[in-house]
Amino acid sequence: MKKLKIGIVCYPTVGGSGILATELGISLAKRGHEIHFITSSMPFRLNKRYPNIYFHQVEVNQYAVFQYPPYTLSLASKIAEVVKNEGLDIIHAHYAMPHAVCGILAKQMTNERLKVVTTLHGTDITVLGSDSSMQDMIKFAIEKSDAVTAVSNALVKETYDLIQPDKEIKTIYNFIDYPAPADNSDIDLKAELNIKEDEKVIIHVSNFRKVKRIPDILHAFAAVSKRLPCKLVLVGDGPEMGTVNKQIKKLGLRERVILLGKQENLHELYAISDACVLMSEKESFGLVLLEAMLHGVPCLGTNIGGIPEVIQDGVNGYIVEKGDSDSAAEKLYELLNDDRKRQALGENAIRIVREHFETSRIVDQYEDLYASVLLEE
Ligand code: GMT
Repeated sequence: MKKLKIGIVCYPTVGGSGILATELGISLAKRGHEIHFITSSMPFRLNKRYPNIYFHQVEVNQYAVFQYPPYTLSLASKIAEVVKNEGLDIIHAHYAMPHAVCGILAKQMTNERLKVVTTLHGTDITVLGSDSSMQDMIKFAIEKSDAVTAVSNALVKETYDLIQPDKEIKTIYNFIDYPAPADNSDIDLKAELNIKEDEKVIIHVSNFRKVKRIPDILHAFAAVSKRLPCKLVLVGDGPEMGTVNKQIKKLGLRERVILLGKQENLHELYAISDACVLMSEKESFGLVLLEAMLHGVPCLGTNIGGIPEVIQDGVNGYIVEKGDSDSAAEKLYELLNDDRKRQALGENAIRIVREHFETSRIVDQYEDLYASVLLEE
């Protein structure tokens, strides 16, 4: 395919959409495309220099005349500046609001031939889309984009239900590099975390927002830990940390729950885990599930959003209804107590990653989409 100049606009801080946008940029750059990240700070996964990748920082100045710093306007002007200076073919905006809106504005300011591709990640639809004052703006962003993707079929459906845009939305799943990176560390992580050899490890990774329903995980874990030796490793931080701490104390789980806060290299944590849990009430995909599955870790998730498109019930993990901690406890016990079953589900998890979510398979789909929008005139 012709080598393209692509601008990527995303939230650069920790979060599934930022990770996905950065990994997509890195993969496209490896294929020879020229990638320009236009973001408020360096995306955290761009922690080394890559050929074909450039970073343009959006500066937001605080003027006395403005009550609020005009981030989105600064972003739109920065996109327009990069489009003009670098001759970009495409802006790939991750989030309809505000990034696609800024991309569309930049297109109007510069070059009508510029194409805007938008990827919906969930939070922009499930949170903002429920706010009636924002719905028309999201609809505008979707309809004025040249192509729109969503990270699961569930998110496509939810977007049509909530926003009713007159636009095709194509599912392109999230992806991960296969196989998992080799574990070269000689540290005994289990011993370091004070986890005994015979204790099973359950892991949960999130931004500790209310939608992740961590108390449900704690209730399920409390029941499992009465039946077999195990530890719960919680990775991440966020607004629910206070509630989580109170709940841990109330359930008498202090000795059994390991709170690690935000971590960057999760591979070694998945490598010591026996199950991964995500009991969210909203979740368009659940990138952490792929990370766990890559390491052969079976997953337990709720029957919500895109989770059942990643976890096939009884094949690579289990699905329970939202809020059903009792069933979650039962399924986790079944999984942790049966080594052969856990191993079989873990092998299926790796196979499913390789067959459905492997980087090159998904990046091909994005390249095909770029080619198709550039053909349309
Ligand atoms: O709440 C989060 O998990 C962060 C959020 C984001 O915008 O970064 O994640 C969303 O995008 C991820 C990447 O596509 C998905 O894997 C997450 O499921 C999605 N989060 C929600 O839908 C709540």
